Amino acid sequence: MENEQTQSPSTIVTIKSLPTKIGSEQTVQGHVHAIRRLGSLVFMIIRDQSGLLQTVVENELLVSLIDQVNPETPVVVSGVVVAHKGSPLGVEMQLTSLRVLTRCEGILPVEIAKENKLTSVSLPVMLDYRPLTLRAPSIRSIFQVEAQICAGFREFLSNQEKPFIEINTPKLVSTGTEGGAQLFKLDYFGKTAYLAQSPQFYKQMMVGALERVYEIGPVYRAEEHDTSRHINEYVSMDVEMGFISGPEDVMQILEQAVKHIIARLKSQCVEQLSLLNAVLPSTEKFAVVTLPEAMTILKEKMGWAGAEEGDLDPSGERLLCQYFDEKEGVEFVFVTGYLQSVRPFYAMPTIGSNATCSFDLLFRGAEISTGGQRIHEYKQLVERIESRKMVVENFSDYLQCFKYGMPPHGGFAIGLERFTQQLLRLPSIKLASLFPRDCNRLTP
Ligand code: AMO
Repeated sequence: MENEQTQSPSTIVTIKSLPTKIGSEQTVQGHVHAIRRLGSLVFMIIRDQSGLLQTVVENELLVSLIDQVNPETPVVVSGVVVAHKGSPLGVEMQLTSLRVLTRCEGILPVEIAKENKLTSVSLPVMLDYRPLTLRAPSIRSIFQVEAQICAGFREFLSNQEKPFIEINTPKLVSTGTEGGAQLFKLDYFGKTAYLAQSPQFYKQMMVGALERVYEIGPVYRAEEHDTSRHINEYVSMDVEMGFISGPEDVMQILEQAVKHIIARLKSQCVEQLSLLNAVLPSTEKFAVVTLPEAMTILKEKMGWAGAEEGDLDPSGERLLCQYFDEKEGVEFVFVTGYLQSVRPFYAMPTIGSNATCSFDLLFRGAEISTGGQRIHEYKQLVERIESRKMVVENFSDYLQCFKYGMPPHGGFAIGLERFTQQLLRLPSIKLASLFPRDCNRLTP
């Protein structure tokens, strides 16, 4: 049944469009963002999806109506649009009518109209009241940026001459893919199942069918450490491509995808980036270093103490990025040739060494993507599974496609929230997840 109070959408305009409508009477709908009183004048700020509008209320009847309105009340307001140099929008509205759509049950438990919401409440409070704090303009803009990152990723991949096809793979699975003990276990009608920690096996299988594929979907990692860079459920932006000549082909697609995404943000997210004081990186050059070269730079030039063999620890990643940023103004660094001991069994070994044809992409001090070439020969893959003391039968479904012909292939995955965190220089990855899951939090 239609609510008789609902106004026809055709008469409603967005706040963002008002600067082109000076002198006319217009109607907008949104939430009351804030109410400020100055003597007999009342300023009511309205927030819609596109921005904030200051309305000026002089009419006594309307002023008395506002006394019954709380911040966050959904309203429909009409009034005359007038130029106003002092406001960010450049116009304000002289209110002539106000209609309350829903009443609030009380006063907001958390202030959301402050200028910089990211720093004005603690992270736990911000997350406890997430359904409300997500309404703050600076906070919701993080997710407008994320939507554009995903749109840019899709646009780039599906518009290639030989396009990448979007796929959706199961998140309830029977085996892990990345090694380690980071699997969430669950009961599946009496059998053990896991939550997928990556679409890795499925995206490889799909190379046999579609040649080039991608997926944007949730993955689950049962990491028990609460850090500013890890969450237990994140969005993985995965790519897998067949008929490659080496990991360089994969790195090239990753580099081009990142460039395309940043260019899209530059045109589509001007207001959001300014609200977040975010400066987009230069994408002109991506540095490429081998792991041994990176180790040498770190030890000789950056005073790095080192971590486990064949890998970089978070401080190594940070210092390496600092080195390239200071020396060349480069913010993206590929590190290649990670050792077999720190890569999953499916990583293609480098001939004649204990390294793999794999890479990480570091950005502003943290790893945002991992990828590489995979083993495509059946026998070699079986050998690798056995050498890791895993049961070959557990991988029989995955192995089907290798038994009957897989082309040389490779791919990568970007963690959406990690990328967003680095891009917007957010202090915690949890700020880049709508409703983050960490080892202490399953709500809201
Ligand atoms: P990896 O395990 O390195 O690789 O993950 C790829 C990217 O996902 C992000 N990431 C995370 N983000 C938030 N919280 C976490 N706990 C977390 N763990 C990882 C990072 C990381 O670079 N199958 C391979 C990819 C491939 O080779 O195609 C994989 O999953 O940004």
